[in-house]
Amino acid sequence: MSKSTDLTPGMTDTTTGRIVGEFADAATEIREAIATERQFADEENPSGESQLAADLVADELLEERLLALDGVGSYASEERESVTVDEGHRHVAVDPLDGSSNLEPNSGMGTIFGVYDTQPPTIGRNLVAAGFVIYGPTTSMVVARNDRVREYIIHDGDARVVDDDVSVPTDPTVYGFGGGRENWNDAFADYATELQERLKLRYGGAMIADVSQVLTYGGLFSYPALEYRPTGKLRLQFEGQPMGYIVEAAGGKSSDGHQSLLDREIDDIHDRTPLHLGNTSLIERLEERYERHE
Ligand code: AFP
Repeated sequence: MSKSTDLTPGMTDTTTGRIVGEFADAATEIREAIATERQFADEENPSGESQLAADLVADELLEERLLALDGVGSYASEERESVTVDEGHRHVAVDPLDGSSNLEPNSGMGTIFGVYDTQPPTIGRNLVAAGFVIYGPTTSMVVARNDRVREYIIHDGDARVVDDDVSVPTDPTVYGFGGGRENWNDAFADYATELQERLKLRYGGAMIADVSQVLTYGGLFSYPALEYRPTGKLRLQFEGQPMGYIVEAAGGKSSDGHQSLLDREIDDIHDRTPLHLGNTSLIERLEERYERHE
């Protein structure tokens, strides 16, 4: 895709537009790394999870590309202990390769990004744009900006709009719940039972693909607080905030069980959070259940 001259909707010639365009441009290289860099690296990420060579390749190429853009003041990554600081008024937080455990079975994988007006760690209300790329049967990118969500197909270096106004369907159809019923607290377990009787299971081990199901068919994706892990598994800065921003811009809601993920306080870029994303009606019912169980 040509750079700033290509004013694909949502990728205008502003710093934020150029950042979004950079993720579209990098998708081809990252997809290539998934095919070739399949071995495990010798290290673990700051969350104590093993790293694939593809994780590190994606992280390094994104840092280089993004910090080369005028106006980008910092780069934060799920794969790095601390933030890389530069000069600029826009700040990027990235999960370079979400769903690393899906590489071997060739299931859904993607990249998640948030663009902030404040350097991380920072709350989700300071997002100015967010998006995710899915390296699936085709390469797609969903971007939320100025209360609008668009979906693009990335092919031959071009980003083509395939949906100019993505919105969560009114009637929920699917659910995807992580963490295992044996680890859920009663509030979530009771609600899950009710929804599992009504909705179809869509859980693939990479939240970008599972949340894409919710954006397409309506429903609820949850990785809740667990008995042994009260803040859940997923990262607030790199997964909860950007995906929450996207789902809320698409007319749905996000929650940590009590409040929007965009309002949840954050101390460290690697803080985790319980995470619920989906139809407003389902999120509101869930929050009522948690309130009743307290
Ligand atoms: P990996 O990137 O380590 O595969 O984890 C993916 C993820 O962070 C998120 O994308 C999934 O929804 C969730 O973890 C899956 O977790 P479980 O493997 O516990 O189901």
